[in-house]
Amino acid sequence: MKTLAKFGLATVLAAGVAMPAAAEISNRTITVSNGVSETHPVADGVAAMRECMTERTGGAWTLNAFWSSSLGDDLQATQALRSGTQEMVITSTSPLVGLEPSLGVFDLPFLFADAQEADAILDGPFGQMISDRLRETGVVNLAYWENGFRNLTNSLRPVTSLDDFDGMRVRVMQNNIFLDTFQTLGANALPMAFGEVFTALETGTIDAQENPFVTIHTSQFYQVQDYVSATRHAYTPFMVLFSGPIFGTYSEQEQQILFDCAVIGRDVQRAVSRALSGDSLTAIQAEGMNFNELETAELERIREAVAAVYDRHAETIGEDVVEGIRTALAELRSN
Ligand code: KDG
Repeated sequence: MKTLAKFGLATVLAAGVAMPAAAEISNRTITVSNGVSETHPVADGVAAMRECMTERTGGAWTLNAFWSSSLGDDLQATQALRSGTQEMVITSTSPLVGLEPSLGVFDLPFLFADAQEADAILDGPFGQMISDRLRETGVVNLAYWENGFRNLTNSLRPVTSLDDFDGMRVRVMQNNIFLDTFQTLGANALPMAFGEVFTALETGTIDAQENPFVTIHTSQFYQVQDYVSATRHAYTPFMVLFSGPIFGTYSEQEQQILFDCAVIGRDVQRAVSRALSGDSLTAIQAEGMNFNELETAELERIREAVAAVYDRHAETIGEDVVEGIRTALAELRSN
């Protein structure tokens, strides 16, 4: 400001000195919530996002994070975004299928073979198509982060075969595709918000739940579960959603900062999630959980048992969407 004061604003402008686009970046406080605990790798992504925002706005933005469903579950927080009363939520896709049915495509059992496939689909044209559809519901998907490959935990027995699911009271996300998948496996599937799972396991209301090793570890499910089986039956993405009404009040420069910083956060969060997965499995075993893998033939039997879920839900998801991901995956796998 000394320069401006000394020469006067008009002089400086006349000299064609580029003025900082200060008018395009306002002071802002951004609230982000999530259902997992602050020890989960989502926190590493948020920290990277916060550092990026501070750098890109010169400290004009503050990012405040709230954990463990303290601002409501995924769907409640997403509704707050749509009404413009909260800026951001990091949520699984699964609880939002009532809002955007095509999100259900990511719940189809055994869809992705590995994380690299998931990244290629989510970060490519297919993922962008899904984000474009979400935009019409009042939220902006800034980036896909990683929840991860889901594995079953329970308090009854090791699950080593299709028959072991029989009658097991398994909590599933509030999503008809997960409900159908576990009912087809012979389980008694019970939809429930993530924030209620620990207590339901602790009180014996349910026998089982399914989540990535990192979530099992950071949500301390090892305290209320005895067995963990490497089913890898689905891969759930996280989405970094921003309120559409609030997004519309941001300048183009600010909107670009949101996208850029969410992508920087994505790369950190995915890296930490994948680096931590093995350590989390070791940690939950050290806490007393009995781990088992399943024979390839048994996993194939389970996969075949739930194959019909694709056809049963194609109409709800969108025949074009299911066909689209099959085509995208076939192209990936042919390379
Ligand atoms: O906010 C994210 C959590 O709700 C996430 O862990 C969802 O995997 C999930 C579950 O099982 O509900």
